[in-house]
Amino acid sequence: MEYIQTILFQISASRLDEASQAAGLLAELDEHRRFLKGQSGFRDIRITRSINNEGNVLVVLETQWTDDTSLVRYETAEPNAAAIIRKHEGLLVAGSLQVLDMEALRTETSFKAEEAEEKEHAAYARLTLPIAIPLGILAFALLVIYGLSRVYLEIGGDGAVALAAGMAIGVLVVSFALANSPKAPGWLIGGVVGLAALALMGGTIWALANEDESKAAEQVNGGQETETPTPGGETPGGGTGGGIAVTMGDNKFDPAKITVSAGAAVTLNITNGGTAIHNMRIAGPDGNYNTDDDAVSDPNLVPGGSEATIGWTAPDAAGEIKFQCDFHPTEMVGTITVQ
Ligand SMILES: [Cu+2]
Repeated sequence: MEYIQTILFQISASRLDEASQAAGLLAELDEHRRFLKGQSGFRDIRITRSINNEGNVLVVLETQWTDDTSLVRYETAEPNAAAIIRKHEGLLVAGSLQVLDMEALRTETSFKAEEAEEKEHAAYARLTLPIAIPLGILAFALLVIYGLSRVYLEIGGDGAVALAAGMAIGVLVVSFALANSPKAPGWLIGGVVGLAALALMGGTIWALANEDESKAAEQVNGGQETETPTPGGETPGGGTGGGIAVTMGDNKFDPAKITVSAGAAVTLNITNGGTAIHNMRIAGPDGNYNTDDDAVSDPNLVPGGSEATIGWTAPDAAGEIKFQCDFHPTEMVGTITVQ
């Protein structure tokens, strides 16, 4: 804020020349300017006079100060403008001297500060939307691509197709409704988008959590299988073992009948030539699935085009041992003849 001392006085027409001469009142006030420039808080001085060629001349002297303390300090010590004018009292119209302390309500500098703030605000508003909207759309698109792919993978098969179709219809219906109500308030559109984003995020988190669980379960299964001791053990006289190639198709084993010598250690080299996920589980000598003497393909799940192995030792006694694919246990079965 700005503080101003305003001094008003009138010089009578007949004394104007005297006031204007060298070392006169006006010259002394000019000189006072040098003193003012050394004062702390001093800003500016302005001396104006009324424009009239006849009659008394009104003179206005203003000194501007940055704060009221500086103004008061100036007023209460000498030299100051009011004291200088009083020394030349004879030149003045009697009773015309007035000294006023004023406070600026509005100044160009204060307007400038406000305008700069407004401009800054406008620039902020101008920049935010053009940056925020594309970023938001990009984030949403990435969420759709990443999140939906996770969800579809986790659901798999017909469920994913049904979900995709349902969502496509949902998007069409909502878009149709919004396009047909041009007066739809912003919060409604924002709410629909927000809900969609929330549902997507929820689905993504659900899919990621499920994926981790099934991975963990798979690892546990794998671990158990490798720890399971192979029953029987190698018998020196037990015929040739080695590798036996088995191809899995949709949904069958080829060959479905395998013959091995009693006590032979064999490795089944399994290839999934089909497109569906399969596996191979050998029931073992007890003839039952999901018991301790089972041998299961490693890895347990064999996607289409992948390979797996089973290290297995045939029992010493001759007999028939069955095997199956856990995913297609009715059609995808076979037997190992031990002789
Ligand atoms: Cu199968």
